[in-house]
Amino acid sequence: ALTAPVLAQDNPYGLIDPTVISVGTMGDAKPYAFTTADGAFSGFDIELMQNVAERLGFKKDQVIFTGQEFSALIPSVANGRFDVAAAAIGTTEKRKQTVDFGDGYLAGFLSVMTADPSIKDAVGLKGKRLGVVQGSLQEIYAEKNFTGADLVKFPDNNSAVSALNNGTVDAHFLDYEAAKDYANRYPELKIGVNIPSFDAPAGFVIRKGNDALRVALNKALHEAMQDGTWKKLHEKWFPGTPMPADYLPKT
Ligand code: SNW
Repeated sequence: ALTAPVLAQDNPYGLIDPTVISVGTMGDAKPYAFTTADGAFSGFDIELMQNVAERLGFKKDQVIFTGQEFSALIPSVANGRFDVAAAAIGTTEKRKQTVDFGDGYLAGFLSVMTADPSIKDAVGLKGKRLGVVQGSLQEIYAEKNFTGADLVKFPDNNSAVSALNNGTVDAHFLDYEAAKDYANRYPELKIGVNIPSFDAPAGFVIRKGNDALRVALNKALHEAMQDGTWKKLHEKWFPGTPMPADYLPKT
């Protein structure tokens, strides 16, 4: 059979397959992005992405999530494997050299989680083994500022937290809400250090130059902020965490 050529007007957002949005994400960054027991993706970033995509005309089953190691997400978008990556991915000038970012939708802290009460700051980390996820802002921050610590690099949070629970590392450095979630699951683990990361707000990652998709996602994102959807999702997934005014409805 003949296949009709895909015209630009049939693919206004420059998608890999114009009938779906393919999204790279993570399976173990709860409550931002994670897999449930039945294998479905859930979390703040997931539901925000679904809501924004719906405003672009894509139903839930037309947003296809795929879990990847964190360090593979940005390269996968750059290489045309995904249309978008969404997983609390902080916006930085360095990352913007290889991909574009939508507008920020989340800002918070980078947190050191540990069962060791002596770990309260950089000094307390001296001589300690500190886990970081490869390619994360935590890895960059720790290399620069926690110079006395022994950095141990992991592909994902679950392997780092296993190492923490069996004593192979003394602490793990991850996003605040994920640390809070692990601390709830493992009561001996506490958050010892919080580093503000408000200058690197999380945004949707898109292929460099795909301006049509970036502009459409931004418009839909602002609608979700303005109509209270963003606030509702924040309250659902991050209960008790103060909300930065930038993302709340403007009256
Ligand atoms: O920079 C923060 C942002 O302020 C917010 O708290 C959400 O997380 C961040 O985007 C940092 N996230 C890490 C990063 O971008 C790790 C992401 C992950 O583990 N999924 O490298």
